[in-house]
Amino acid sequence: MFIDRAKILVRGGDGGNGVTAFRREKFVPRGGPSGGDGGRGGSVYLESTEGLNTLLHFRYNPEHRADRGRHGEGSKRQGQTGEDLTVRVPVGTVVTDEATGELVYDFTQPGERVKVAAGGRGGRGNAQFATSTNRAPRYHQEGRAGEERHLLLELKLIADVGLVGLPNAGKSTLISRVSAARPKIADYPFTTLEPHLGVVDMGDYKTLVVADIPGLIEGAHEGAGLGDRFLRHIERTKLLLHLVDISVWSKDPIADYRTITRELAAYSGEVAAKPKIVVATKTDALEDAERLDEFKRFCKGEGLECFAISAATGEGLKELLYAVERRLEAIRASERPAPIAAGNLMQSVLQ
Ligand SMILES: Nc1nc2c(ncn2[C@@H]2O[C@H](COP(=O)(O)OP(=O)(O)OP(=O)(O)O)[C@@H](O)[C@H]2O)c(=O)[nH]1
Ligand SMILES: [Mg+2]
Repeated sequence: MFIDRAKILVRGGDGGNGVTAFRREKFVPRGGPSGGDGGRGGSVYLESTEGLNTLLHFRYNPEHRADRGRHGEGSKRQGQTGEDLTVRVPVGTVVTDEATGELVYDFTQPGERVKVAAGGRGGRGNAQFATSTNRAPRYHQEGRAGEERHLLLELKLIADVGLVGLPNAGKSTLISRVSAARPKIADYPFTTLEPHLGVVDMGDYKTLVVADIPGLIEGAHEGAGLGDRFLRHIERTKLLLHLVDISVWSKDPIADYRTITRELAAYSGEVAAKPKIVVATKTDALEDAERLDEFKRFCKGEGLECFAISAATGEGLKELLYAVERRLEAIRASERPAPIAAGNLMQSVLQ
């Protein structure tokens, strides 16, 4: 199981102080106390959203403080309330209080919102303390401090994208170039023995979660090599990247491509039918440009989107990531329930 973790500090805004003041007006001798109360500090809320799928953004931004309340003023004017702060977390985030180990909240639906740090109460101004025996109190209250908590956020990562290909195709190298994941990379087959995930930061709080799994070989569905059991780790991904070594070290890229598609189909029709982008790898070690052209023609003939990259030089990586993001966006849009057309809605209301 892959868990993304982040520790954050949340702090409600301090309450504003009350104030000591007296009415001073023409023709009103010895005006009474008029110090207003301080405003309440803002609170911090966590809110779940579908627009995030990792906790990566908290690494840059671990502290969240709500606005403080303003101090009271004369003429019994209350200080302004501090603004609340809403911090967005992905659906699936489990929040615990670090100090007590207590579960704070388990976000399971989008749009859930919970208060995690209350703002401090505003202090009372001297006007509030006037009594029949003390009509001119010269004291006020300070605002209370906002609540402060250290929270641990945990999220089970679900990969958006799965990498498949023969051993040595360059899967681990690709994930290490585009994410902080540091899998073992070597020039022998089956370097990767266990699946792992990398989180790709696409900027603008957008992230991609990519799963790197051990290479497949001919007969994997019958147990050859490491077998095909690792494919279950990509069963829930939305998109596959099928990596094919195009360099001088591979004999026949098209045959390599077909080997993997056969193994995917033997494992499960559903996995084989997943949306796919083909990635020709190691273009820096390509000797014969015609080889890449031929491979691209083959992909085109099969109706497959194809990108050529070199993880060694970085060539083509950006274009690939953008294409992945575009495809994911399109897949997500097609999964969303279609809005009910106005006509149908009327009909269902009338029925
Ligand atoms: N020249 C060059 N070599 C690359 C490139 N990408 C990967 N390699 C090399 O290819 C070999 C295999 O790379 P890996 O990333 O370990 O391949 P893999 O697909 O993860 O392999 P398995 O884990 O065994 O399935 C390593 O020696 C890498 O250095 C590239 O863009 N250019
Ligand atoms: Mg590997």
